[in-house]
Amino acid sequence: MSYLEKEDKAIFDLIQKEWERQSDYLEMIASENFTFPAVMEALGTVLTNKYAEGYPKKRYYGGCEFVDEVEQIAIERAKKLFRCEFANVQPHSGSQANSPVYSALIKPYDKILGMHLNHGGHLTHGAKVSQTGQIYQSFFYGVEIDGRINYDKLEEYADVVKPNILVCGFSAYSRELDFKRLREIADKNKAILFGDIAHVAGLVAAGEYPNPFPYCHVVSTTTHKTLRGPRGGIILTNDEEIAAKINKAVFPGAQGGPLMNVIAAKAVGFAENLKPEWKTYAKQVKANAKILGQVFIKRGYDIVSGGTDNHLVLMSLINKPFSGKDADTALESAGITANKNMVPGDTRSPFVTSGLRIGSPALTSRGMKEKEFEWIANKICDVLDNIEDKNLHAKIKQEIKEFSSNFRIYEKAIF
Ligand code: DSN
Repeated sequence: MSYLEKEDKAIFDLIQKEWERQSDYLEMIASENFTFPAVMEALGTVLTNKYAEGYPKKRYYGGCEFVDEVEQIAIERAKKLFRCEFANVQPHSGSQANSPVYSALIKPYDKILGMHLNHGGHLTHGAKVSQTGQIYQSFFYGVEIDGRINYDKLEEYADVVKPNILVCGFSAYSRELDFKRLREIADKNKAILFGDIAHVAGLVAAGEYPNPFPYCHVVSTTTHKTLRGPRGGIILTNDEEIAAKINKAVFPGAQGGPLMNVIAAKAVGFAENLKPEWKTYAKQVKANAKILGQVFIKRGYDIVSGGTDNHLVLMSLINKPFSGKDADTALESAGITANKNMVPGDTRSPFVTSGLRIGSPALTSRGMKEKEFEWIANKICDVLDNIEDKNLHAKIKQEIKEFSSNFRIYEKAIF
């Protein structure tokens, strides 16, 4: 019997249930993944006990000789993975990576120009409900009716706004970014180009999505989405002056003690990303997402931008009699987890939406390939075509449970 089972049965039981849910359902939230068992082992270690405010060899506490080495390994691996000069591996999350980027490089009331949340951007790219839209003056660009960024229009708008930081990156955009053009737009306005590659970092690491370097001055990412590591964030740059400012902005500016167990787990995850097999995984993630888009279109569902170049597909339900929320709820009752999402031109609220965001990373980690994704895409369409038919949803849920049992990823819940 594990310590957890003995000491806290309530939490133990809930963890078991969550493990069963993750095994029985089809996890298609584009920002989720199944991390490696070795990453989970690193998370559950004595490193969680250690305070290590500061940076390797410059700590405010004694006893840091081993965690110093751990953090240095994580830094070196991150630099190698993204082919850059400096890495800060301490941010606790993606939002906590983005916030010090702004505070390091601009002042309150300075201007940031980012992608609008409704067009695929992220809260921390200046949304008014986020601190980033309250501390700074935020302006937004979006996508055209074809679902793509129009760089000429973006340039015209940037010339008017004259942002201090131009933010590129997204939570729901399925095309490649033109980092070179973005840098030209930033340079014209003497702006810093900040790339938030949280969604595509795993593809970037594999060379399966354009690298933001050398174009971006600074780059952030989470480590748990396509990268498949532990939950957390990192910040990267090639500029020594920016790196020094970022380090101060992360600690002591935004955070106290780094989570050393998570930093160790980040290092373990990066080691997986550096293996040759990682490229095979990243290629499969893209191939699987492509199949989803193709089947949806064949079955009469609109896809924003008409397809995908990365790990996600954004289905537009603007022309359908049901919302993103309805779709999300119906799919959940059929054993498929995706999420409602705003789409360009959406007139519904963010709690309802007219879109559905569907991603391939997690199921690809479970070993599913094109054949399985085609089957799943058709099941998704069966549910949506019969959105009110609860009996059908229950029947599909059972089929999915049986199908899923052939692709179990973890033999246990606790590592
Ligand atoms: N919550 C993440 C996502 O789902 O894309 C972004 O932070």
